[in-house]
This record gives sequence, C-alpha cells and structure tokens, in this order.
Amino acid sequence: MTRKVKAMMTMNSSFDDADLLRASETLKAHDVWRIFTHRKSDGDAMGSASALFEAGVNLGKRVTWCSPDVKLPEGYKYLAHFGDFETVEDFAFEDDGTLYVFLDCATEIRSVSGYDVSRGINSLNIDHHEDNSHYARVNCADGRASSTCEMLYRMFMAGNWEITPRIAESLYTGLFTDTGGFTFSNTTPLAHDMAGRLIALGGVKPDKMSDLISQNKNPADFKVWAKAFSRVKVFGPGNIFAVTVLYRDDFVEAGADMTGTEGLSSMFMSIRGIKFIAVITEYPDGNIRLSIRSREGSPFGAGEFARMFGGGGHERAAGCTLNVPISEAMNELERQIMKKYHECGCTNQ
Ligand SMILES: [Mn+2]
Repeated sequence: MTRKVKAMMTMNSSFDDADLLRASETLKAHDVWRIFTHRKSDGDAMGSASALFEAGVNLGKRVTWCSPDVKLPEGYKYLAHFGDFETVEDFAFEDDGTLYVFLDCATEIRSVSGYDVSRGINSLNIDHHEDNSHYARVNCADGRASSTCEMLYRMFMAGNWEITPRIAESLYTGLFTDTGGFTFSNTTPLAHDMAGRLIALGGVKPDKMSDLISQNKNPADFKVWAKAFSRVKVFGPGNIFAVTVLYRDDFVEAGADMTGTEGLSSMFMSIRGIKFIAVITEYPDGNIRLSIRSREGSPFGAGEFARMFGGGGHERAAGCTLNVPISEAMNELERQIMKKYHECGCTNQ
C-alpha cells in the first residue's frame, strides 16, 4: 500500500453525522449545481445523480450532470434524469458561484479532468468509498454506507428534503445495485430500513425495480458474458481464486458496447468455493481493466489487491488497470494473485 493511499484512508475516518447537514446546507445555498459522476457509470453513480438532479429541479435550481463516459448503459433509461446526462472529458471549472458536486467518486480523478480545489471553487463530495480522499471544499463521505444513494437519502432526511416517487426510484436503484440486490455484506439494517421507507413513500415497487435493474440485459451482452464464462480459470488453495478475460474483439463480434458488463464479475461468485474473482477486460484504447470481487474467507480483499496496482474501490468490490499485453494478462494475474497469497502469509477459510 502506498503512503498516499494510507493517508487517504486515515482522512476518511473523520465522518460525522453533522457532515450530512453541512452537505444539505451547501446545496441549498447554491442556485447552480453541476454534478459529476465517475467514469464507467454504475447504478449507484447514475441513481445518485438522477436523484439529486430531481431534488434540485424541485427546489428551482439549475442543474447539469456529466462524466467522461461516452454513453450510459441503456438499461438505466428509466431513471428520471438519464436523458439529461452529458459527456464531458475535460471541464473548465470557474469560480462563478456554481456548486460542483461529485457523487460516488473516491477521488476527483475518477471523473472529468480539470478539477483543482485550490482554485477557490465551491465543491462538494458525497461518497461512500472507504478510501475517499476528501478532495472537495465540503466533504460528506462515510465508508460505512452501502452506497452513495444511501448517503443522499440520509442527507435528504437530515435536511428535511422532500423525497418524491421519482427521487425514491433513483435512490433505490443505487441501493439495490451496490448491495448486489441486498446480498452483499454492506446490506446493513439501515440499508433495509431505507428500502422499506422508499417503498412506503409510494414510488418504489420492488418487483418492478428488480425487473428494470436485473432483467434487462440485451442479447449481445449475453454473448459477451458467455465468452467470459467459457474462459474462467479456477485455481489456488482450495480453488478459491478465479480469473477470466474479455478481449475487445468479443465486443465487436457480439455487436455489444462496453457498458454491458455491469454485474458480470459478481456472477462468478456463484461458483462453489470462490472467494476472489478478477475479470480482465481489454478496452478499445488498449487499456486493460480489472474488475475484482471478494468475499469473507478470501486471504485479501478486492480493494487491497486493486490498490497494489494503483486502483481502488471497496473491500469487496474494486478495480484497477494492469499494464501488460492482453495476451499475457491472465497468466500474469494468476501469478500476482499467488504471489500476494504467499507474501501475505495468510491462509484462507
Ligand atoms: Mn457506489
């Protein structure tokens, strides 16, 4: 672990419930909000952006939302503000009274480039990553929260915001996806309490939401998933590790885009005995990204492993970039996993 990452993790321990009220007041005090979410949008990033966008519109604010993603996953178009998303790679931040709001971003570099807090701009960071680096003027980051949507929900409750059905649907989306449909270890009593209240508010129908979120893959994505399944390699002591790979040609041949792999890495957890899985994906620009999942009983966590390669994320779900030719990626990854296993002197189970 690098010194920088250690420092970032220490900073996060400072969350206080008063931070929710500070975030709420900061938002209410500004009339123009620009929301940023991280690249490779997931349900929590899009759900939280859509929820906050709607809440802002209801308060008469001028709201915009962007990230470097060229395209959002189509399955989420039911979100109230899916259509308001803009692609922005490089953003010119100005000290003009706009409030810049980062959602679900552990660090500012997860979103657009050009951000620099020292330039006196007003910025707010609402997040739930354990390694959040507190990069904004106002920071509201609790590593114990299940999702950024949960952080927003708690902020709305603390600040007496109205949670309309459209907001409830968006919030439920991030809560559902980041807890793996209420199956991951971050499914706390509060997560269930939040779900219950969102249902009680009238906007959320759990069966409909489950269909919208989980039962909406397009056939081309399935062909890509099939390639990943067919290449999986299980290894290590007690066969607790698994790796697989997706080449860019897999997406071309299937007619799929890169947005359809959300949820894929978690699927490998249904192999009996698996504690740790890494899915290698080759992007059109040649970059090789790892999507990593771990569960209790793994000798090391997903986040810990990702940070060895300059990546980040949560203890159980994380990602990083691997700098090797794709042809060597599977072997190299297996080697790194076994090396880490032996180095840490740890045993599984
Ligand atoms: Mn999240």
